[in-house]
Amino acid sequence: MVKWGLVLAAVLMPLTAHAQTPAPSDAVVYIIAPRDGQRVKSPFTVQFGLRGMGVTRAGETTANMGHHHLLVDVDEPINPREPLPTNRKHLHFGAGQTETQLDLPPGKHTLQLVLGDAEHRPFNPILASTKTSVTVIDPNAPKPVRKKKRQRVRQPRG
Ligand SMILES: [Cu+2]
Repeated sequence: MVKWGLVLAAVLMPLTAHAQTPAPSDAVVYIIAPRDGQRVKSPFTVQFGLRGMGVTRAGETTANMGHHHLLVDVDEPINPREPLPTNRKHLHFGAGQTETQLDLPPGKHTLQLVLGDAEHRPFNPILASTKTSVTVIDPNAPKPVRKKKRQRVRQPRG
């Protein structure tokens, strides 16, 4: 019985939201590479950019510091009151990394960076990059055939 109470408490814990961690209003998080609209081959490098704040490890509560999260093909809006989920679409860089290698299947993908506090929650205001769209090229797709220039046949004038 006591055990169940503890489990319930653990489940409800994230709902009892504490105040969001403040971020400087001029802080900016952005994706350095790849560029929006770029065509890439997997695996490719994603470089994380941050201005006005510092990068640290998860769990580190120093003011004006946080760690990066890369959202891959996430359409849902970011919930400012909850920690960012951990799954294959929400990647945490809790060791303070500022870049990663991504291996995505061919096709269109979107990438977005979100800075999180010590407990993986978005800052207030939310520090999220604009979404970068990339197209991963299929390595097995046949190469586009170059059209041969038509040879001009000179018509003899006369
Ligand atoms: Cu995190």
